[in-house]
Amino acid sequence: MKKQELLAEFERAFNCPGKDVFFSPGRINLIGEHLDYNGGHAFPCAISLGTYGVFGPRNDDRVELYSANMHGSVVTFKVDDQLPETANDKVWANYLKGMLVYLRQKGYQINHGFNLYINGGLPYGAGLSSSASIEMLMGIVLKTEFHLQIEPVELVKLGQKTENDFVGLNSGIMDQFAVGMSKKDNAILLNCETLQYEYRPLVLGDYEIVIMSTNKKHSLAGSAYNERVNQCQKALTKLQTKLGITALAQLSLEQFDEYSYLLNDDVLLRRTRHVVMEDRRTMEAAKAMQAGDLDKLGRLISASHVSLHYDYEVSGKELDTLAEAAWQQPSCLGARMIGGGFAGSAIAIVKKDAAEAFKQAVGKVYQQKIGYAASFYDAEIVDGSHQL
Ligand code: GAF
Repeated sequence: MKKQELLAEFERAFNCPGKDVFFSPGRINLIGEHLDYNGGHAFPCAISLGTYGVFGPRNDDRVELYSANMHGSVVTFKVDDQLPETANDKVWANYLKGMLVYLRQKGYQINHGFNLYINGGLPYGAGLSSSASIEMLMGIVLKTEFHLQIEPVELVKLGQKTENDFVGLNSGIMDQFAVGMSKKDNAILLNCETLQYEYRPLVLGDYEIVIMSTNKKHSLAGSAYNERVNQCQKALTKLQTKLGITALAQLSLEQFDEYSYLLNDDVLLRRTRHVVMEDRRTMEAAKAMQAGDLDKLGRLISASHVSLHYDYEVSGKELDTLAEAAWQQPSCLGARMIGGGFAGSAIAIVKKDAAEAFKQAVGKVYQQKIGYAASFYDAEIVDGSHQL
């Protein structure tokens, strides 16, 4: 969206002029799924679909949040209010309010009110992290407008805290990190345990990443996501009776072979196998990308999907249909579901000059099998949250 258009919308919503305009992207993850809360590696990047925000100061102590996506819904509270919103039509504001609450709790001076107009281009529930996008939008808005001396990675951590403690999803740090820290045309190879990271240029030559959205709505909080987190914690506790590991992804393949008897449970065994193998695949994928071996990168991405389907059990018929239809296309090197799963989106690495035919072919299979249409987007890899 254009800056002028957004400023005009702010003025229509609040009856006074807005001051500054911000953009916060969504994210995709090349590989390394469900590894962040297991202390493993992820390989995400930010995309040009995201959330716009317009800020305007107020000279009282009220905060007014206006969402163009929630049919112009407005949520208002005092700047020092610390409680999550509970009314169904207001809970969307918690992703923003949590950031304000936790920044103030840390002693950052945010002591007058403001208006914030929000307009998101990320379909809600598309698995492209609309939640981290708005958390980090609020982060960059408050940091900029109130001149907060806070490191970007600290804002990322507060984004995760908002998600965990204010919203109630026990998610890891990957989404907020990708949204807050990304660099144009790069993916981030992130160690989710130490938070060490490297930017890796996303060089795909004649290929591009196509995002395939199932258009099936999902709510991670209401799904089995927290259950997966608990199962991994259980597996870790069992392994810790003999091994000095502090996160499941620290388990080597050799240790998995030797110590899996401790798990002695079909579900825990499969969850752990996914974590161990996915972490290896992620490191292999980063190497393959660096070496320009896109065929191998594609195979690893497809193998990740299979592991998420059989071992982690977070796929579903919509995501499987997209991935399997993509694998059938000669122009596609690999495809997999991304994010928490159950619905949301998948990605495919596709030959650029065949991308339109690819979308048509996969879209046709999806429509036939699922009964409604999938959506396709070309992924443009952009910078993390910033002022426009
Ligand atoms: C969701 C979560 F928010 C992330 O933290 C991550 O666990 C992802 O699912 C799965 O890799 O997007």
